[in-house]
Amino acid sequence: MDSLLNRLGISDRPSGVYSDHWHPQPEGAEVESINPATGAVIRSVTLAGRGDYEQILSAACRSFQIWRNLPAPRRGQLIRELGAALRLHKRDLGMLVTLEAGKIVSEGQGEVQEMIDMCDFAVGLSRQLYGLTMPSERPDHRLFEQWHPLGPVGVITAFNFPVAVWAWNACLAAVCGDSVIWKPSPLTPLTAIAVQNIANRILEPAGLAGLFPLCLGTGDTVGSWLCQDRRIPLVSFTGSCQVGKLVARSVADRLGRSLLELGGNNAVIVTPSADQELALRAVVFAAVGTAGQRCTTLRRLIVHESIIDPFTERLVGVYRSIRIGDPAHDDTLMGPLIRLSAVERMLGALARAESEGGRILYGGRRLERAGNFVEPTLVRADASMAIVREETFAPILYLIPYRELDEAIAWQNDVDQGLSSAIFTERLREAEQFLSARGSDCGIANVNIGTSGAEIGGAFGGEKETGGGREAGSDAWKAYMRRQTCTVNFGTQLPLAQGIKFDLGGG
Ligand code: UN1
Repeated sequence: MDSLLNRLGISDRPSGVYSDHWHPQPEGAEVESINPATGAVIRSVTLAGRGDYEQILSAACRSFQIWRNLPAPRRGQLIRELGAALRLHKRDLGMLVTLEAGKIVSEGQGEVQEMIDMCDFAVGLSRQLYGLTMPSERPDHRLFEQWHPLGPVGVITAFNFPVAVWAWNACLAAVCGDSVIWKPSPLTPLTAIAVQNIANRILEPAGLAGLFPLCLGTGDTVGSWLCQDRRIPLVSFTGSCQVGKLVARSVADRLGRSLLELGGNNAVIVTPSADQELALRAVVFAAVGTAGQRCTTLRRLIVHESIIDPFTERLVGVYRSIRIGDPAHDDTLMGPLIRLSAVERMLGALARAESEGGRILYGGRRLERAGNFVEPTLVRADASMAIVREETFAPILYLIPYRELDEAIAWQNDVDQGLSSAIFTERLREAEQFLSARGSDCGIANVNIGTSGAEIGGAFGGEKETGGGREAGSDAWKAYMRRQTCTVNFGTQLPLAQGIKFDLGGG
């Protein structure tokens, strides 16, 4: 472990603050980075205090002034170099994600791959920040829009995607001409420090040390400073709906912009025509992957009543075979929950499910060993149960029988969140109904694949209490820029729009 940390530039007592240099003694509290698979402290990290924060803001504002003047394709070159550096460190950084966030090896590696994909995407994008040209209604006038850099962007990320979500935001923001202040989760400080070290190898020689500052801190301190800070036109927040509402209010109070990627209560519908083998594999990855701690995790499985019993039986069989344990072992499929309170919350949700009439079909217990390990759990439920409508960030899957597809779609939509959804069917009509305007109300709607594991090429995010933000691919970049509509008169007359006459008379 020590040699891994060494290779990633993490010292015995790492600082959690980088403005345009590492702050050797930040003013904030200390937090412990704990390996969730063992409970052992990996390192203690010092958080930012207000003085550190002010230095960070100055560095981010300074670097924005320089960065915004570089042509976007040149900005893209820097992100290309970042992608190359991440390729070199993929194995190590992915292993650190495993160590600190408890993700299994292949998911830890996958997260770094997601960063690399984002870099590639952003490099291409740096030549495609298109504005539109519209026909003007006036003679000898040109009407068009253009996109300008926005300013320093605040990025607040969660423990469950400790590095990829930074890359979603930072890669786009950077090619758009913004600097990025990062407040990672205090549960995963070391992965953030490692990313900072990798980025610094590119930024410092280019004279751009303040472009991606790191500001480790809690929500009450750094989180709320970022939200209230008028120098930051955009705050991107990934986390719970509850905290997201506070962020939205606080940023809106100063009429700033927020980009929210909050909770999900994602469902899969399995119809009688479904390829059940396919559905089974997709369901297990979506429900058990990352130990149920993705915002896209499958939480509700709505299965046609004619097949729910045999399908459940097969599912229980697969759940029995899931290898739970040290996430660093190559054959482990499910690692630990991030902390003890998550285990307690899971057990609490299961007790409530039972009291509301749910029946635990498999799992339901904490494992008797060090670390925050639980069994992945299947609960037979029905759509009327209140707990089913809540997002518990743990591997609980509620199985709900349905009779009519309309009813299944209505249940799928009948939750506060609207992130991800899927249907398994071999019938075109069912698939298209699910994707139609009267179908899924989520930001993501899939056919014959699960709810999690989206590619970066599409816009990622969801509706309702998921917050409405879109990150990563497609035109998500527009959130990181300001739009300017321009009209140029190249004639000698001054015709007014809407045909308005404003005749000043003879003079
Ligand atoms: C999250 O859990 O915050 O689609 C993001 C997925 C991942 C992203 C999840 N690519 O599951």
